[in-house]
Amino acid sequence: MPSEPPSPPTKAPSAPAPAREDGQGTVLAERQEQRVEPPKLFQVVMLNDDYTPMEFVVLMLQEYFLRDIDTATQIMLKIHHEGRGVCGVYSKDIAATKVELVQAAAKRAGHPLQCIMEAA
Ligand code: TYC
Repeated sequence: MPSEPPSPPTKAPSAPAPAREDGQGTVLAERQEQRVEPPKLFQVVMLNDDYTPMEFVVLMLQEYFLRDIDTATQIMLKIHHEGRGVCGVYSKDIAATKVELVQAAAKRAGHPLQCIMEAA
């Protein structure tokens, strides 16, 4: 079956510039300043519990937060001693995905490890 040709990339629609008449019949387009807010950031926080093995937490920090083994161990120990610790700071979608990935891995392994996200 012949496949459709790929469609050309679409341009994001831009707001039309407001038009103004200059009194001589000429219509002038005014430029409007467009402000783009920087994306809000969210930190992924891991919570301590009494059952998840330390090695598993270190593995999660290496696998999903790209921490080297020394940093992962430091973060894990901070969580163990203080009750919680920041694994990383991300845009909203990335943070939510990381929380889901960690929760799913913990569930598969049968550990009660909890991970949350909160505004940074
Ligand atoms: N407190 C756990 C233990 O002693 C280790 C642990 C560390 C668990 C960090 C969860 O997010 C956590 N096995």
